[in-house]
Amino acid sequence: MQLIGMLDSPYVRRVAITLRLLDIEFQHRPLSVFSTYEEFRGINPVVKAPTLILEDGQVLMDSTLIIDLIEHEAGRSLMPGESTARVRATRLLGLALAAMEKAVQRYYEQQRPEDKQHMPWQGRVEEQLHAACAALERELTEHPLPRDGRLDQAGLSIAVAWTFIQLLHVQYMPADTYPALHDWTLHAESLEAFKAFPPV
Ligand SMILES: N[C@@H](CCC(=O)N[C@@H](CS)C(=O)NCC(=O)O)C(=O)O
Repeated sequence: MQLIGMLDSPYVRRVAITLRLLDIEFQHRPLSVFSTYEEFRGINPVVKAPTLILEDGQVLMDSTLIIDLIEHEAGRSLMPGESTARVRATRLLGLALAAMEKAVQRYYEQQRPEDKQHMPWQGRVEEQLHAACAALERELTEHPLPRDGRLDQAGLSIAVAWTFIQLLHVQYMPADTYPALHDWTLHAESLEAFKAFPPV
């Protein structure tokens, strides 16, 4: 099984860390959707990271779908089994994925030539990004995530999202804007599975 994509993508990184935590062997090929576009396109014409190549050559994409399939095949999951905990994890995961999406969108907007940038749209995206982070901050303050080794998909993806945001958007989202989010991320980033896949 091959995971295609750079670890500076939060989506690729969440898949890599999930595979590691589930003890599933894979080969990582850090191709870029930009600098190695043609090589990536040869594997997946849609050029989306992450892309996963299965042993039989079938090509999958979308981090959530990939994780869902892998967990199904493995018969184990980073989502809680108990109903109340699962609803909360699903809610937090939705916020983390929205934060990733808005952070990526905001970055792509910045890549346009200056005269083509639409400030009202950028402002809207930024507001959505802040809304997702503020909701996560509230959640982590009111009900802190456990730090006893029971890392679930929500906790994992929240940390991956915040690290990504700090790498790309620190100038208008410094670490102290969301201290609980930052503190949780420092904890998660100290874990072996996170350190094995640094967001380079
Ligand atoms: N919902 C998708 C989003 C994946 C995504 O947008 N990845 C970015 C890299 S961070 C990408 O492929 N960008 C290239 C493009 O969209 O053209 C997932 O969860 O995998």
